[in-house]
Amino acid sequence: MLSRRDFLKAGTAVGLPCSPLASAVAQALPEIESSSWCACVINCGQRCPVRCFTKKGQVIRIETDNSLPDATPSPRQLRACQRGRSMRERIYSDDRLKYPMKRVGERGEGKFERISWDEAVKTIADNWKRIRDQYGNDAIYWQYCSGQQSIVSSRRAWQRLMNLMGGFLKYYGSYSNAQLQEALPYMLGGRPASLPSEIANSNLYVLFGNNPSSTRPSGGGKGYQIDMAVTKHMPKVIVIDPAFTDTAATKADQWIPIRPGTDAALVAALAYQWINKNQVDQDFLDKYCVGYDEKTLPASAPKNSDYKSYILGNGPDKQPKTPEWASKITGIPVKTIVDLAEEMASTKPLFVSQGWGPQRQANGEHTCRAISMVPILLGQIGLPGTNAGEHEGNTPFPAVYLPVGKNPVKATIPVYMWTDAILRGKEMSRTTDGVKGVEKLSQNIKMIINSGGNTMINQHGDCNWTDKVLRNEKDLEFLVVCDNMMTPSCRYADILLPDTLGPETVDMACQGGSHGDVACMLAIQKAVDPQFEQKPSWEICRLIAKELGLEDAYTEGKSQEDWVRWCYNETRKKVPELPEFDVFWKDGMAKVWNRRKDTIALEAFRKDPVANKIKTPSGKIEIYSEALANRVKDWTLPEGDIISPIPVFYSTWDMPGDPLEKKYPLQCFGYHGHGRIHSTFHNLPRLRDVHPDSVIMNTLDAEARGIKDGDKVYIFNDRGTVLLPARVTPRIMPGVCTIPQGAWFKPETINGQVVDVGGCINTLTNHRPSSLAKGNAQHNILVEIRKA
Ligand SMILES: Nc1nc2c(c(=O)[nH]1)N[C@H]1C(S)=C(S)[C@@H](COP(=O)(O)OP(=O)(O)OC[C@H]3O[C@@H](n4cnc5c(=O)[nH]c(N)nc54)[C@H](O)[C@@H]3O)O[C@H]1N2
Ligand SMILES: Nc1nc2c(c(=O)[nH]1)N[C@H]1C(S)=C(S)[C@@H](COP(=O)(O)OP(=O)(O)OC[C@H]3O[C@@H](n4cnc5c(=O)[nH]c(N)nc54)[C@H](O)[C@@H]3O)O[C@H]1N2
Ligand SMILES: [Mo]
Repeated sequence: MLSRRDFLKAGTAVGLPCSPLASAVAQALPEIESSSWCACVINCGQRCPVRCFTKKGQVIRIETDNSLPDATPSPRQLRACQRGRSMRERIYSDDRLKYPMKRVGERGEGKFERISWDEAVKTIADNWKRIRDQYGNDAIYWQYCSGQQSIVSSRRAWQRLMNLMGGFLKYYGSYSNAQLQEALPYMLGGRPASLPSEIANSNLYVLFGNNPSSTRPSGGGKGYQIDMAVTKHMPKVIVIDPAFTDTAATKADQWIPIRPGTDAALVAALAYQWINKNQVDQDFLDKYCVGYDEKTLPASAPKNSDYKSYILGNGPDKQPKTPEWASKITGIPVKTIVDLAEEMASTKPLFVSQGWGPQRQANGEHTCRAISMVPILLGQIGLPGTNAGEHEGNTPFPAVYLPVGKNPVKATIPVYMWTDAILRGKEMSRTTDGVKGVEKLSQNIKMIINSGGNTMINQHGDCNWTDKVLRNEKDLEFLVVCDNMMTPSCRYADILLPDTLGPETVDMACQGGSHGDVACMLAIQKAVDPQFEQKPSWEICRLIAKELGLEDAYTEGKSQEDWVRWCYNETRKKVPELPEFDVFWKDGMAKVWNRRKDTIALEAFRKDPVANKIKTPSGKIEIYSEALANRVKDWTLPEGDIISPIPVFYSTWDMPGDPLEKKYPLQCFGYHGHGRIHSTFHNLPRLRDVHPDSVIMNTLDAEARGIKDGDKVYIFNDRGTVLLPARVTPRIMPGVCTIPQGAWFKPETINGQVVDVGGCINTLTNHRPSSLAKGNAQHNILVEIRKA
């Protein structure tokens, strides 16, 4: 189809604009429907092409990737899900931020007044200089924001500007998988993962807390590839998850419900069975691993600190990890554990993967390593049809993003600890709070820039507590929030900035790290003007840079469009199979298939462990990690926290065994459901209609509380109360309940009590971090439920 721009160009070429016909054509132009390419850049981990049809300066319809003949096997179409296709609803949402605003009430009250861009820019520049001069760059923080994942006009623009201003306090880890990211490399030298297509070579595919049918939704992306691999060879599929998820329902031959936070206990019992039945792959453990038994334990390790001793009850806790022991902890019947052990030991190749639900817990660093113990103990690593226990893998793609420059600030904090750094940054150190880069922080956080994220409140732990932290203007002095929508985080802004959305600006996107076998570049073409005074992040930062006297350094003489082209061409230098920019731009996307050649995790290591050492200190798989033991030797841990060099199970706060259990007997966690990506898309009525929020609870738990399906209930603990309808079903194990994470926090006073009527799970979560990564243990909650 001819676009409006092509039409205009063609017209100009034949001299139309001067003729009487030209004015008639010019008048008719807005009536002509035209199409352009855009991309959904919200962080589900994939990125999808969306096609915008516009007429009269409005987006009238959205389609997705239908750019190839329907039956093309490869490169296939990348089909956006229901959320990606809601671009039009997002653009025209009543919640859009329209103008720059300044806070007029108390912080958090949500009272704002429209201001000019000049005033917004000047206020930001003045406060930035003041805070930097008074407290130093270490007092300025860039907030974790996963919502805007494009290449130029995104967080990259903000970080570029922040570095030009002398830098900022950084974070490490992520809300996605902080525990796993920090712990797994001690064992595996990184996060090796086989491509989804490798599942087709397995005979047994076991997923621990992994729900790709919901969390990898793009058609043509990873979820689709897993489907294809499963259907190709039909391995037996077992899903281990507290909830009967879409993955369990549509892919699994068996669903094994498990209590949250207890996977390491299940694995220990499986190990117990394999050791006692001589089913472990002893040759593999001897040759490729450190610390399975005494033979390969590092010299520095205490006696009986090896994994085998731990399992058999010869370790410090003297507890044999029998199926009976594990059954009480996990809630899984003894026979199911015994049968699972037998099935895994006898069915090879075995492909084990984990989602990030199991690790988003207080003991998550141990859980994620424990899950990897399954393929390690059975020698199911580095061979066709196997995986090393991580999420199904992806194709690394060296896309070049807008350069952000260098950040001279050395200090880095765990991503979950920014509220602590506001309150007591100067007390935070390497040994108490996992600070990296420096021994101790020199400042509390005084200023935050938050663009494309809702973690200022909604996505962070313990909303009611966070609300109190943010309200104190003496602690956090200045907060800039930039978004498309009036989110709960926006309510706390001192200056609130309206960003453009989708086809309102020019940009580009690349695969998001969860694309599985395919890699792609996607064009974001400007098709409509912003309706109000929204500006792209690139432009907002340019204006602030200008005010700060940094414009030339910020732009380097290039426009936003120039940078898009530059980033593409730099990427193309690394990926020569990409077409020229103009071809890419016309096609709207460029897909690269089969780029990754090493499709099996640790294949080279398996073939030759001497020539292809993994990146652990010994070059082997470290079941016992001496490096980890050494790193935390001088750490001070809060009571109840454990960091073990081997992946042990331990019960900790806000799970069964905690004295709080008497008051709050139900385990609760927030899952990543179809209705949203986190909090994005929450405000779209159509999606809310199709995926209404509720607390999903077991029939037995509901009966015991006189609750019927559809009843409104209070879900509560010492941190807060949430009001939601109950969904009563046997599709979740007894004693456990779950709420889709991401609903917008909306506290209201009901009968003198503050209740979150928005249904945000983080009203109930703890801001206390996990032990090693100091990560977000947001799946770790005890609650009680009663009828409202
Ligand atoms: N539709 C949709 N897709 C998304 C997102 C979204 O919000 N919506 N978010 C994206 C992002 S940023 C991320 S990081 C990923 C998140 O992906 P994940 O972290 O993998 O998603 P979760 O739903 O939190 O957890 C996966 C499963 O773990 C189960 N689970 C929870 N605790 C335990 C446990 O202790 N043991 C076991 N065995 N299972 C447990 C849950 O029931 C759930 O089915 O998803 C991405 N994809
Ligand atoms: N209890 C609990 N909490 C969780 C999780 C959980 O499982 N349980 N999951 C955690 C995980 S894995 C993650 S990744 C985080 C995600 O937390 P966030 O990174 O905060 O993600 P979102 O909630 O999607 O917020 C993204 C924001 O970006 C905005 N946005 C979208 N496009 C643009 C744009 O073009 N410009 C600008 N300026 N803004 C834009 C959206 O409107 C939205 O407000 O949440 C974490 N929080
Ligand atoms: Mo995430």
